[in-house]
Amino acid sequence: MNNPIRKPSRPIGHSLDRESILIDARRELTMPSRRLFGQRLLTLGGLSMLTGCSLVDNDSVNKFLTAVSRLNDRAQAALFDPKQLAPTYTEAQITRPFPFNAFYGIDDVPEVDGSDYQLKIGGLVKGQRAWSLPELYALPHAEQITRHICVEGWSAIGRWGGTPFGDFLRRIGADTSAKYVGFRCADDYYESIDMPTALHPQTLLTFEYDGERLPAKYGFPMKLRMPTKLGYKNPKHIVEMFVTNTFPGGYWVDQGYNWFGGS
Ligand SMILES: Nc1nc2c(c(=O)[nH]1)N[C@H]1C(S)=C(S)[C@@H](COP(=O)(O)O)O[C@H]1N2
Ligand SMILES: [Mo]
Repeated sequence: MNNPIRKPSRPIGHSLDRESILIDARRELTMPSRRLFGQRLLTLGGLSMLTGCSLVDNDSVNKFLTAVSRLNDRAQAALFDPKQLAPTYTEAQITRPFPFNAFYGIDDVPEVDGSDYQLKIGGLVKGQRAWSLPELYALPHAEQITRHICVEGWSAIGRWGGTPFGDFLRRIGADTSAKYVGFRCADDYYESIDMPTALHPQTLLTFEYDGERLPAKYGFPMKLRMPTKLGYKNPKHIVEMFVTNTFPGGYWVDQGYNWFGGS
């Protein structure tokens, strides 16, 4: 993939930071189920006290909004139920064709060579060897038909096949008491997720789409599929994963998107 050109449709920079984080802040303020810190419904003023930010200039407003997003991460993490399942659908409900999306156009999709592909594994993991595709394909198999929700304003139902990610983490001797699992992708995308979501029963490391080998556009050789998270949290073209207690961020998160990204 040469020189990906960012699609103009996706808002970037400060306006995005403000916009997406303000959406988080407003959600925090309006959803009764998300009242933080006891029974009190926080006002924007209350949040500004909690985050220790005065809202006097651009810089402090941006710091404030980032702090609200981090509060929101913690609230979402606290409310996440590791046993609650996302809805599943029937084959007839699958969206055809399933949309492609990335931070570049479809002509720039990376072409990963499967024959010498090795998934690198690092961080707080006992078995740090690399995995070839035939080895990964031989792992226990699971299927799901779930809804993928993209913050750009579309959602679609798709069918993915792969292996339960929590079982894979245990198999490789990952420290499942660590905070994060991070991912690096063949197209310079990167993401990270909280450990409870990594261990969720519907979180799959997928190698197939709709019964076929995962095509390049949907993330060959693998996509981490989490129906409990928004689209941008689901990394495609994964080449490396690592377990860590140091916050790894993510491609969109580092541009202002909320990190937890629950759906
Ligand atoms: N490697 C990589 N993974 C990615 C992205 C990307 O640009 N690169 N885009 C994310 C976003 S925003 C969405 S909506 C989904 C799109 O997945 P799809 O092409 O299978 O619909 O992939 C996510 N994972
Ligand atoms: Mo997305």
